Amino acid sequence: MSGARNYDFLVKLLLVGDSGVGKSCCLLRFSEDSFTPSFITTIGIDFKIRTIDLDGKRVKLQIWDTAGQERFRTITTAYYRGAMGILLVYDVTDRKSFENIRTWFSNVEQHASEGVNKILIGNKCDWEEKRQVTTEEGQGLADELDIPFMEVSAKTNINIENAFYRLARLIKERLIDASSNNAGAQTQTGIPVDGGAKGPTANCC
Ligand SMILES: Nc1nc2c(ncn2[C@@H]2O[C@H](COP(=O)(O)OP(=O)(O)OP(=O)(O)O)[C@@H](O)[C@H]2O)c(=O)[nH]1
Ligand SMILES: [Mg+2]
Repeated sequence: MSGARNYDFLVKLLLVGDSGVGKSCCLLRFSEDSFTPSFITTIGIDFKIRTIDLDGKRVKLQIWDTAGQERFRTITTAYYRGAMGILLVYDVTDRKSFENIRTWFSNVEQHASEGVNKILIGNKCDWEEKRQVTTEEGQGLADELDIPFMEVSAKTNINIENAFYRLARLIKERLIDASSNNAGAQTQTGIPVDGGAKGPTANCC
């Protein structure tokens, strides 16, 4: 039937972090399984779609990719409110981008919806010889902020799928499974909660 929905749930995600950390590359890897070494900075905001399967349900991910540059901050901040999950991205070869995560986190706390799921992402873990931030430091910050953590590489495709799936699953547990557990809830009921996102996951390369 024309106009029929081809998904069960729509989940909105947002990528934030300093310019150059690789947000657009992470999204390109996840949405199109490709990578480009040339740096084309994002102007304002962009988005991509990918529909994934979670426990037999079609979950359409609408993923917003923000510009890290300061001059776009007013535009990008306006998109925080609609996000159900936020990926806070730094570059393991750039300590400054790691230090700035606290600022990104407080911006999220200030502008995003309450209870939004967050995940800390250390990108470029393929580039060992340039590394400035250890896996332990990344994990330490994530523990302090009380959010999950993963090191990834958009270039060599390490943990990119895991990171997006992990965040999507947390959102599903919070928004969808929780509402389906309400007695008498008529919408989208009967989805098993498997707790997969809480299990052990390789956080490093
Ligand atoms: N070695 C390596 N380089 C990467 C990786 N991901 C991205 N890069 C490079 O980092 C640069 C910046 O990547 P982008 O994805 O454009 O960065 P961004 O965070 O979207 O930057 P803004 O749009 O300005 O906020 C590009 O030259 C990429 O090729 C990675 O996993 N490993
Ligand atoms: Mg970009």
